[in-house]
Amino acid sequence: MLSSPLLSPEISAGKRAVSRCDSLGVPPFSDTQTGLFRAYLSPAHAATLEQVGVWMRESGMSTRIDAAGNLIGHYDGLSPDAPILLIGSHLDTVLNAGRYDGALGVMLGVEVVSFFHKQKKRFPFAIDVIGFGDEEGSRFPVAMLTSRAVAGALEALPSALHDAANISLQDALRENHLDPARYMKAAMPPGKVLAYLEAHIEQGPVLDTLGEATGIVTAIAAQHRYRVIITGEAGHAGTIPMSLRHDALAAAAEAILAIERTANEGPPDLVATVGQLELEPGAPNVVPGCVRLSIDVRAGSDTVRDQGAAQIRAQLEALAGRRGVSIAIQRQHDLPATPCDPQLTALLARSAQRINGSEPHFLVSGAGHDAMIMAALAPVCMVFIRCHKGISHNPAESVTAADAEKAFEIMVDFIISFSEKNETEQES
Ligand code: HGY
Ligand code: MN
Ligand code: MN
Repeated sequence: MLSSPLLSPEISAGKRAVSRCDSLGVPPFSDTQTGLFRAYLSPAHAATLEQVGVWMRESGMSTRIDAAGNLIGHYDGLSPDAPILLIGSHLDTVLNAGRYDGALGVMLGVEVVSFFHKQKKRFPFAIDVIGFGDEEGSRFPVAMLTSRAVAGALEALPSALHDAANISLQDALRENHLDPARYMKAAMPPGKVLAYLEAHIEQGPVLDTLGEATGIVTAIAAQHRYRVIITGEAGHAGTIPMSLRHDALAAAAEAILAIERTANEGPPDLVATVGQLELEPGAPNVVPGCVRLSIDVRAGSDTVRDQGAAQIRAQLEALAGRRGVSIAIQRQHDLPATPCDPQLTALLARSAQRINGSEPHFLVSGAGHDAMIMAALAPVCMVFIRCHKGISHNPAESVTAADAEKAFEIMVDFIISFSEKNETEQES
């Protein structure tokens, strides 16, 4: 366990939050010795839940791990059955990740509660800080699984999910002393959560380009994620004439350029990415017989996303026909564009105005966040923190303690305003 100097009073909340993310960036809080990878239900994830749980309890919260493996810190309200203001983000990461994507939002939530705890300040609502276990979908082929469980947006625990080591989601849960049959118990009761607030690095270059420490999110982009399998015919690299080949990798190469061209030529908010590529058999003297690749398609609206995805599908099927290979395109997840709650966003913007002394910059998030799932349970709002050159999903991801401090102050101001607004509404 890390010692508590990180809790020493002379360190600002922003600096402590950033320092804690840094301390979580290495083993045992990473599954890899070099680079950061913290996979859902992995040993690094378990170690991280234990460490963040210590920091939560030091900050005046009781803690629990819910049926889906999310860590939840609870700061009592004025009455035991008070509703909940939920602050959160995710603790899992992508492969070779940056240290702040997700974790910074959880650490800032802990800082906010620690501030009120030191002030002995209680509200007519409890404050829960949640560290979601699986936002990235970097271990099992599904994303936002644990926020779906909390939001009650899961019909059932998916049954046929395996990781790269062929470990099932069910076995991974059992390894973490969680009962797959109870997974759905992670759902929070509708009406119990008054609002969900997420602080997150922007993961894009807008705030850094504008010289803004923070921004206010108006909506989160729509996204689809696909799994594509191209099956050709493996063959001898020396004997098969080019005209008789069914080369799965050459077909995949043409497909990847078609995907890029479709997004380039589409509306400015349409983006498409091939992030994963595996080929078989992978020998230098064998014509590749099979390729599996991922496609991530996003846009500010469902319509633009869907049009882009349809164009990509049509081009891939056409090129497969020309090349005499078969192609299977399976959608793995479908996240609609999600607007943030206008009233909460206006309140958060006023807090940003007070803290920064200037009108906040509003922006749409191209990155997905748990907030887009939590919108099914409660009104959501998000504050973005500048990250250097917008670099993210990359070890070079960086954020300053001063910018994190600004976000912390905005969150504290927002919670006080939110409480006053609620009290005024109840009196009227
Ligand atoms: O992919 C995303 O937008 C997020 O980082 N999971
Ligand atoms: Mn991410
Ligand atoms: Mn994230």
